[in-house]
Amino acid sequence: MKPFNVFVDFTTGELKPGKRVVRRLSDVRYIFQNQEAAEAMLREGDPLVYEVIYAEIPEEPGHLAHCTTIIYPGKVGQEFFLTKGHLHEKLDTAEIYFCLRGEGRLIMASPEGECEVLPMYPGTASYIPPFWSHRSVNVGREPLIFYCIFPADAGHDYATIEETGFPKVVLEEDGQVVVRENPKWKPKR
Ligand code: M6P
Ligand code: ZN
Repeated sequence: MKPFNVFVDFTTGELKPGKRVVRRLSDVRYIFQNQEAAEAMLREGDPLVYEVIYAEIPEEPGHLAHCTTIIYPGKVGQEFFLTKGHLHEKLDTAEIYFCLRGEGRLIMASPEGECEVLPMYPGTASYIPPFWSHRSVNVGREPLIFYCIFPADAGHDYATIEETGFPKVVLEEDGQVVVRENPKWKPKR
């Protein structure tokens, strides 16, 4: 394989050439706290929640995967649009998120149940240590766009998060962005 460039558009999040994954509300409805609000929204349509565009890199040790993520502005009930969130299948692998546009929060949880919520805004480079699960949230009125780099053989484990959720949720209350304990969080035993 030879060295190569991809081009990242900071305004749209487009990464070229790349492989796009599209997540609509119907694909990710289970991630939201308020299931009734999600079903009610789905009766009106099926909005785009987020897209990920991956550079074409072999999923092999030694390589670095990289991608952009675009989370659209929106809410389900009081909860802002967010990603499914995952652990790496290879748990001892880290990741970096570099924010290009918009305003967000990065929710991370350690295996011990510690939780950190970092702000994301253009210029923040957030370090996700090995073993920490991660999910990002768009708390603004424009698309949240960020660029990520991680070991290409890390893999995505969604099943664990589907079972446990995250310790915290990011909501809008009285026009403010607030971080609350997640009443549905199930710590892993
Ligand atoms: C970031 C990276 C990707 C991830 C994407 C969406 O861009 O962490 O690996 O796929 O966010 O998050 P998720 O896979 O949890 O839906
Ligand atoms: Zn990751």
